Amino acid sequence: MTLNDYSRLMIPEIEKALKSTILKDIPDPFPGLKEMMNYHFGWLENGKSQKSQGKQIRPIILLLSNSICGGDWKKALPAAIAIELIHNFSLIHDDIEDQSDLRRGRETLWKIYGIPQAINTGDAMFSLAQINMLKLGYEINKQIGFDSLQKLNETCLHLTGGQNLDISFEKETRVSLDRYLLMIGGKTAALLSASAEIGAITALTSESNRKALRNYGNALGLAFQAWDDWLGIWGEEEQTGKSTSSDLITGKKSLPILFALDKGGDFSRIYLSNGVNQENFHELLFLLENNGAKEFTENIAKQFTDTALKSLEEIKVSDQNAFQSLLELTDLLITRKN
Ligand code: GRG
Repeated sequence: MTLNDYSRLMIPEIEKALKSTILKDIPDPFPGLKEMMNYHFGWLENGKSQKSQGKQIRPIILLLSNSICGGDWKKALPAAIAIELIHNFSLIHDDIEDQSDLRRGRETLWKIYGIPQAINTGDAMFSLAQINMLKLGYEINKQIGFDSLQKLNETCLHLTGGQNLDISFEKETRVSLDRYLLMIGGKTAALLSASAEIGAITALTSESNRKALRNYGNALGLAFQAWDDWLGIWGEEEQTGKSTSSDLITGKKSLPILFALDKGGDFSRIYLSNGVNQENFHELLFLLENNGAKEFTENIAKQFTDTALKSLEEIKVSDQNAFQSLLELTDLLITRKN
């Protein structure tokens, strides 16, 4: 079994479980809410495309981690979709907070339905995630449900903490690498870490396997966000599904930008005195590429990927195929184009 085989097995099951929780767990008299969720997940006819469902890497990481630790991944599906629901909830709220028009190559939920309705749909996803974690308690055992739910909610606090830093950095002129890592540790790495760790929790594995997967997910998340920052400036709009170079225009302190600001020189001088505008945009992009910011970001992503791979070496593996597939997925994530 390769990663491709696992994806072909798991993705339809993840999608089936997501559709089922939206259909059955949201009460019948609320079709408008279901419609908005269906739009966000790319299941409605308007704007449906291959990438409109997202890559679903978090639930796949959870299910592979579960198999690696000797679990039956189908039993962990409620946890996998709980994580995917929290991820999508955070995307919906993030798009509102950033006023982003595009997500996965389509108009964002708030652009179509308005901000109040989009906030409300995100809130419903949050509750569906809690309900699905609780199902683990009923369907596998109470301790697994309790530990997973605890982990999920602690993770949400990390997400909001990271988001708080990210938003506040927009008004700061200098952000150190340490504070940036703290921010992405909360905003991005916490949920990837929880995905891998909850895979271990649902397999009732050893504490050391649980810790190795938690550390793996954390390092992977740091690499993933560093690469996302790379894509935020040098990715192709057609592939990322988001506006090109938006991170440079919006004033986000993404990794390439904070590196260039720290280095001083022309980029820093122009950026800090004039900000970014239509006239200086191409010059700033040129300066960013020529002062080593691109290479620096690539190296950081590579270093954290290596740390993630090292953590995987600590695991006592029950399923070699699942383990090889997680290694494959880890390598793929920092060469991805979307
Ligand atoms: C969870 C209570 C709670 C609040 C959320 C809004 C917020 C607080 C946090 C923002 C988190 C955020 C949007 C981080 C960015 C993470 C990231 C790199 C997302 C892109 O993930 P992909 O590439 O997306 O896996 P797809 O589209 O493939 O699903």
